Amino acid sequence: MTDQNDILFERARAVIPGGVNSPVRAFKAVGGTPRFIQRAQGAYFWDANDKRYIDYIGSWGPMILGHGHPAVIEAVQKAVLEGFSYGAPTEREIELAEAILALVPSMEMVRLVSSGTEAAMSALRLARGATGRKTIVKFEGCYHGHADALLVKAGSGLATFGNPTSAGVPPEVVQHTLVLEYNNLQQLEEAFALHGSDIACLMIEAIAGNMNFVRATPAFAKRCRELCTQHGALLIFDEVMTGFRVGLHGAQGVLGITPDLTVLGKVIGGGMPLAAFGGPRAIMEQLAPLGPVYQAGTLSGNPVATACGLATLKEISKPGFYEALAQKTRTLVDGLKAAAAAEGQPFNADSEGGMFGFFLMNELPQNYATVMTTDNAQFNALFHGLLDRGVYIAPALYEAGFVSAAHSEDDIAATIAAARDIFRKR
Ligand code: HOZ
Repeated sequence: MTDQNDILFERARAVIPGGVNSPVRAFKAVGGTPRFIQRAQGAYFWDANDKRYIDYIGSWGPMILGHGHPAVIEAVQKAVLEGFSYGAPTEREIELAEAILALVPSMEMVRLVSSGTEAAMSALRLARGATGRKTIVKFEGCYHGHADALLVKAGSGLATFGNPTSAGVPPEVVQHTLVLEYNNLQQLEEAFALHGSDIACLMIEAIAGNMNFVRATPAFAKRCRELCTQHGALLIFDEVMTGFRVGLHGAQGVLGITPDLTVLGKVIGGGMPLAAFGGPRAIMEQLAPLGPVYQAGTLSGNPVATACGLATLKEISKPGFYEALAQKTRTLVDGLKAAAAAEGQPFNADSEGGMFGFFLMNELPQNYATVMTTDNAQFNALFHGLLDRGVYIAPALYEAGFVSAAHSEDDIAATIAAARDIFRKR
């Protein structure tokens, strides 16, 4: 065996379940050996064979500036020299909180945590604590991390609650989770009509990034807001993926909707473990130490992570940043569409800011079930074709893609050319 990725995968599988620390990295959906990354710079990373890839996962979203941005490296290096972790408050946490609140007007207060899962789980507890209600509404295909109550698939009918999607989650734990079809207005209306007074919150990825890239229609998102207000439930936007990614003000800025609580992650840490949740003062003050809803963390507001996040937010707040990023992402998406059309392949794609998705079908899906009708074998062939040609997209058809400020016109053109070559040979 001479392939270094194969060698590392074999070693990894001996000591780490599946050889990876997060399942999708194992390439199980697409087959083959995961690439073990040894370094990254700008729009590229290099695997254990020193093969270079144009990186369209960007650590699943955080690397919006590309890898190794000089201003971010400088901030992190300075912070590291001052200490890794104190378990006591710092001025930098205040600075980051102030920076986030200035950019997300729906948030009056924010709590910093370490991962998106933790942020979503805490927002959920806060919503239940603040409303005194148990029921939560989520949508099939929206992923909010791996907290027990959120690992749920739809039950057998609308009025029934969900079933666990993971072993180790007792049915009792998800008995208050209602799972609805994304963009299905009728189901949404019925759910609130039946359960409205019990609903603590409705949690949604308003631009979903965990069933590839699927938008909530403006009418659907608006109705989510109206029904929550009408029934005294909290509307939670999970913006772990979309926050500072689809635009400077997230999906809520794109849709013009004000959620009650917002869950953030990924870009706010610039690649370091950092996430957050926040909302109006009256709700956030329900959290310990002020209120009865408990939440805590040794690494919350970590000084190195906050330095990385602050430096990243400073760069992306510069005038014109999102216009340029969105234009570049559109060029990629339009180029892929044109390449597929030229070779007579069913294909469609969409993007917002620096986030995109493509589908091997002519329509843009509106929900998870439609996304999952994608031809898996065709997707896998495209994935491996791109990988061979030095282009790394997410190794599963239900994931979104990410473009960074470091991707050049040449990178985009090379990606489109690689895809066209694959389409042609089909
Ligand atoms: N949560 C990511 C998929 N939507 C995967 C994260 C990772 O493997 O790094």
